[in-house]
Amino acid sequence: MRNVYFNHDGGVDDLVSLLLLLQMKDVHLTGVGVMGADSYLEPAVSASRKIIDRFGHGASLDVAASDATTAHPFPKEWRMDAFSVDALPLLNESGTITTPLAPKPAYLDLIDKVQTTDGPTTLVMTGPLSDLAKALETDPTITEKIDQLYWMGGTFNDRGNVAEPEQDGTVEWNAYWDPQAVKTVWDSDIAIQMVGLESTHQVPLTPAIRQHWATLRQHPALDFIGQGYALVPPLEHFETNSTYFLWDVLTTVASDDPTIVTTRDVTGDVLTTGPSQGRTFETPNGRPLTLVTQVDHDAFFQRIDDLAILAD
Ligand code: AGV
Ligand code: CA
Repeated sequence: MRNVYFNHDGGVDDLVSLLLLLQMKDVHLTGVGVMGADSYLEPAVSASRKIIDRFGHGASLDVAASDATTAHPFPKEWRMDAFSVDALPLLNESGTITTPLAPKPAYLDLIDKVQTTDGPTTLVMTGPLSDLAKALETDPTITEKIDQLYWMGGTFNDRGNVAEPEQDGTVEWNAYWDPQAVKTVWDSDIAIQMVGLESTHQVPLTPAIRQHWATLRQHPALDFIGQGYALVPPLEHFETNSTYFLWDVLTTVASDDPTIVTTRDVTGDVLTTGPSQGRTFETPNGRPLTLVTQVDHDAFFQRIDDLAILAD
């Protein structure tokens, strides 16, 4: 069994990632931290607890709430989705929540879980890196017990996915939310596999994929996935800045099944000030990263089905 600690920020694909992690046979999930970044904190924490109750096969886990804040909040329309997921009847049949809220904020929970777990822990992070950065500042020795970080964030393309004033369009959202946290984490010696926009672009949400999930809705987890992704805009005729990709699900599935992706070893750095703050770029003297470059599209979507069906 591999120990995995998951930190996410409450978007639809973050919550689907949690569901899938709970199905992975070789994964021992040791903790879950939730940020109110691409979500609001309360419904994101609540939905996470309910997903563990409903799809966690009796896992005994708690969910820690992050206290991280930002100067660059996500658009409110995106953040609202967490309320809808939290309200889905599929998560509310029992009317009570069993999985407890962890007593400490997410960065301290991360430290506790890593330090008290036997053997190494793999981190999967699908939001901004704020909690890990704060954990590293509080207890730098955690790196000795972290074998790898899988992070959804950044891009080495010229174009990002932030469309906000006072930035230049080169930045990915998770990096933009807390650029200094990216710097702090990249300055540590944790091995990092980065899933940036170059690979997530290959897995847009499309009407065909929605239709495929619709035909499999007799499986509760695929019903949940279909309902969740019904809240967000697919790639229909052309891409807009609201078009949804399977950013976090790709990161999560690739952390468990490396055969669905191709990677390239790069060295990179991040800008922390000015209109490009949060921009990640390749540079010869940068820190080593394993960058995901290609996705086996069909194998990836098949893997989602296979995992989801395990929740029956
Ligand atoms: O930049 C991708 C990150 C992922 O972690 N998030 C969404 C995923 O959870 C931010 C984001 C970028 N574009 C978005 C986002 C959109 N159109 N809707 C919602 N979130
Ligand atoms: Ca996310």
